[in-house]
Amino acid sequence: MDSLAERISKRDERALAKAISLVENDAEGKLKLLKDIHPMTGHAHYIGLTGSPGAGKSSLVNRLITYLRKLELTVGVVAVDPTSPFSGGALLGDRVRMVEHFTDPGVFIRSMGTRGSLGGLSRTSKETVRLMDAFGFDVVLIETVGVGQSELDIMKIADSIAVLLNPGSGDVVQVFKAGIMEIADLFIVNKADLSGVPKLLAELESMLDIVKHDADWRPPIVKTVSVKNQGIDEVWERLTEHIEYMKESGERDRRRKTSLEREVIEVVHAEMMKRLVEKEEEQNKSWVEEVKNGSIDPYSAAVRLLDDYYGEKVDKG
Ligand SMILES: Nc1nc2c(ncn2[C@@H]2O[C@H](COP(=O)(O)OP(=O)(O)OP(=O)(O)O)[C@@H](O)[C@H]2O)c(=O)[nH]1
Ligand SMILES: [Mg+2]
Repeated sequence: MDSLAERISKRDERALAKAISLVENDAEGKLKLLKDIHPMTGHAHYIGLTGSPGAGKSSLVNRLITYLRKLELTVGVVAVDPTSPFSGGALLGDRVRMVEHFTDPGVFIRSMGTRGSLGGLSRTSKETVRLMDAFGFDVVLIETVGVGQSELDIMKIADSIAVLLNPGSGDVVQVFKAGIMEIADLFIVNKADLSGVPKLLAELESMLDIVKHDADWRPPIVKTVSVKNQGIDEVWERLTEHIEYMKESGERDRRRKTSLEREVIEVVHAEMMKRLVEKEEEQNKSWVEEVKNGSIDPYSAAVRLLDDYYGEKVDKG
């Protein structure tokens, strides 16, 4: 029997699904699998799509998949929703909006929520992206609801980041505050059939004047109406230009290296936490009661945990 990694290299969809479950369950052998598939990665272009809840991300992804399939490109999709307890393709919205692609072997869609991600949603999502890359998809789309730090974090694995905004939503200020403006490579004004488009465009341009005034790449703005399939070709044109820019400027390489560097730290962090928690659970978490009844302060409790874990005094002070 071939290993999971070998089966993935032979484009066995069931092996891919199994590997993603393994990653979601943070199961034994996960790191070995990720290590084995690593040499097969690096070919896909990762595109992140983020925006407020209901901005039309899934509708746009659905249209984009159709568009890319016509260009004979294969597509993996990771739809991340931290507000949803569901995972494993059970997200209702994605099921409904992307249903036409579920039987296409050139498309693989996986939704993930918090409950199904034992190693943390951010890590699970990134690892799934790597698995899809190894499988051989030309493009991997990552849809996340842009609400918090961990979603921003997921986006940072992408080669190109598109931010969806809606007219009349007051999104621009939010985007500016959340630091999304800095990482955006493309803005998509979706629901351009609604009123308030000129105002939004003007706000965006003036924010870009501030944030990106001396940037080599000024994020273009594209108007779309996903539900009517309008503007999708332009989205892809701008993304293609961005991909070219990233390759030629060496920025893609830089971003990818930074991303790998970040992953090393994340894996170490996650694995250490896992072991620490496991060890503590064996010891019945005696500190919980002590901290609660005031017999130990939280800092001494933390230092004691670390001392136990490392088997030496951590705080030499
Ligand atoms: N008028 C209009 N409605 C749209 C457009 N695109 C999407 N919608 C509608 O907006 C709603 C949300 O669309 P989704 O594609 O599920 O949005 P989403 O951003 O994926 O939502 P979450 O994943 O739940 O955050 C649906 O009712 C869509 O039909 C558009 O261009 N114009
Ligand atoms: Mg969605």
